[in-house]
Amino acid sequence: MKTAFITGITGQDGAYLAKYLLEKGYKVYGGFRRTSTPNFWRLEELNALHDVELIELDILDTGNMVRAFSKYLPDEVYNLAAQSFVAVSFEKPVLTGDITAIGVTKVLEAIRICNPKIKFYQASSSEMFGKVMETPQKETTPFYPKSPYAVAKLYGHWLTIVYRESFDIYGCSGILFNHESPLRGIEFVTRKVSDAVARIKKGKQKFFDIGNIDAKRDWGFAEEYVRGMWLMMQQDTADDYILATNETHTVREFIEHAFRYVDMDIAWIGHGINETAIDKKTGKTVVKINPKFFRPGEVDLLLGDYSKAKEKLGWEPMVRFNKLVEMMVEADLKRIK
Ligand code: GDR
Repeated sequence: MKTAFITGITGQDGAYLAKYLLEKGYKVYGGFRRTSTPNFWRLEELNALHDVELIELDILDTGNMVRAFSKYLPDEVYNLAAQSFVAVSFEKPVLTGDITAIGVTKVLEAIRICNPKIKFYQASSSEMFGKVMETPQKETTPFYPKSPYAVAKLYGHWLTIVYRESFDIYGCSGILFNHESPLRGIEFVTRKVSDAVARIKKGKQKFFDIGNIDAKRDWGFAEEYVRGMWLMMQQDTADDYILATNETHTVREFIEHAFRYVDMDIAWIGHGINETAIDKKTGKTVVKINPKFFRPGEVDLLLGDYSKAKEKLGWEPMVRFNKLVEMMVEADLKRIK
């Protein structure tokens, strides 16, 4: 039986990965940060809460991790812990750097001290491409980060390569494009929209505020992406791979399809920050632009070429944009009593 240690077990990917590894017969330890009210609803929803061993862990504390890895002897460590919200990183750049960049050094140091044979997965991000240098983005596309978050992720990405080349540690990075699911946090745009549309449909809410609706993202289904993470860890040599769908859509399209799914036809009126969406049937406003949600630095377009993952790992996404939107809205409709 293999043993895996997942940092960031309370997040969307942590929960799906735990479930996936449990199904593969792994012993799974899940690291979570101490808070007054720990948040295990995702593991609970996937029916995995009682099969994962939860370990209080802080990736800012190297000693804490050295003790954990010495005690639980993982074969594989998946580093999914991060301050993962791009918008927050503009307000908390130091904290973001500490957790999302320096935190990676601490996890890698703990591995180097305890057992350099432990395999390491780093959650890298398409945000590193930022102001994109070519489209679609490939593993070889130069990076141009546009936020403190993206800079921090770039640090973790390169550090993983440095530990691989300098200390012979099996360190791989998954450059994951946006990946969503019904377990996505409400602060991210997809879940914010699916939740609000479901509430509007059920008469619990009248409208919602949104930021830049013309941003384009390559959105896939998180459950499929965790399989890609595992595949990256099973190769003869460690490498970096893009996981994406090779399709890009605007936030606007996401909103339109979410409403369409609940049989509401919307029309956009006005321009810029005065643009709104109305329900064509009632004429009522259902979406308003709010400058509060604009970012000081925006990533306009992401589109990932996953052909390396397809060729070398045999990985390919099945769930495409429309189905993803529908799955998320459906789950939120069910959540509303
Ligand atoms: P992103 O995801 O920044 O791409 O990073 P997010 O869903 O937050 O934003 C996507 C795009 O939507 C625009 N947007 C809004 N975003 C939010 N959150 N709220 C709004 O109201 C809103 N209105 C418009 C944003 O400006 C942006 O262009 C995600 C995170 O999961 C990262 O951790 C991960 O690394 C990358 O995906 C891949």
